[in-house]
Amino acid sequence: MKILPILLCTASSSLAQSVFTTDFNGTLPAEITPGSALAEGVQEFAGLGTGSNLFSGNFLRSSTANLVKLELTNLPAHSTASIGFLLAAIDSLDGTGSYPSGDYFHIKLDGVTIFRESLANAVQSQVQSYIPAPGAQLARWQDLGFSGPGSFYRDSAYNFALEPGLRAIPHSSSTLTIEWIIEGAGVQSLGDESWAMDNLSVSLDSPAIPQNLRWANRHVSYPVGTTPYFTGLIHGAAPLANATLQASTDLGITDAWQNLVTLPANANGSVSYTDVPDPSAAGSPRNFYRVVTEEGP
Ligand SMILES: [Ca+2]
Ligand SMILES: [Ca+2]
Ligand SMILES: [Ca+2]
Repeated sequence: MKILPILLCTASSSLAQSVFTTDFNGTLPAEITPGSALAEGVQEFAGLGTGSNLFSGNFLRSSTANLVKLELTNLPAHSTASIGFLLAAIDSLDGTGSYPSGDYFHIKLDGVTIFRESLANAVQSQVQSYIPAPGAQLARWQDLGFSGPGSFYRDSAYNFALEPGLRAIPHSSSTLTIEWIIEGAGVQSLGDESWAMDNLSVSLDSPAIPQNLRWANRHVSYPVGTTPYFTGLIHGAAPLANATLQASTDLGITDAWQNLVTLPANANGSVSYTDVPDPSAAGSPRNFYRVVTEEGP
């Protein structure tokens, strides 16, 4: 048996979980109160998006001045919420100013404004106060269907899943309400200007559970050849949380931390690793081990 000096450390990570998603292609989910908004075909918005998050099938199209609401209940414990959707800015929205301008896309979370900026499509001299995050603008002043083509009735599209202001919003209540509306001095009829959303999702992070990980004992042995075998016991993980033993020859600098095994902690937050082989370390003059735990189920 040979024993080498090893470094042992711990880290923790939290996992996002999706609690609501809809592509608006089927029956409208009961959690959504659409007002006068209706599911309609996406017309020329089809295929716009980011990666696999694309407009397709139907989206939920609303006139200006109409409120669309999502209400979620019985949410699991969490500390932040993230909202994502694709926004279609349809026809002659007029940006900042006085009528027919004054078309503000307004989002509230639990009654608190988290986004309010104007949208402009009709004339390029109009002022749109919304400045898309990098990658969020999918189309601008293009004919994507509905009224038009051309004249004041060009369209724009944005991926609001990429807006940092809608990600990791502090939130811990078991209920969550989101409201969307285009409001302001410039609201007009559906055939003149409108908006739609597709691929709506809401995700929550896991709660941060304090953990105090510590090693009770550990050693590395070489029972046969040059493959090291790791044995160790940790305490202080979140009860029943997954705990992954990882290895690297250089703390992950050039040799990425490799998962050796994932085991669940017991109800007391203890995890025992017994003779876990680390074949990728064969021949290395030294090796490092750490445990990465999740926040618990
Ligand atoms: Ca769709
Ligand atoms: Ca149009
Ligand atoms: Ca308007």
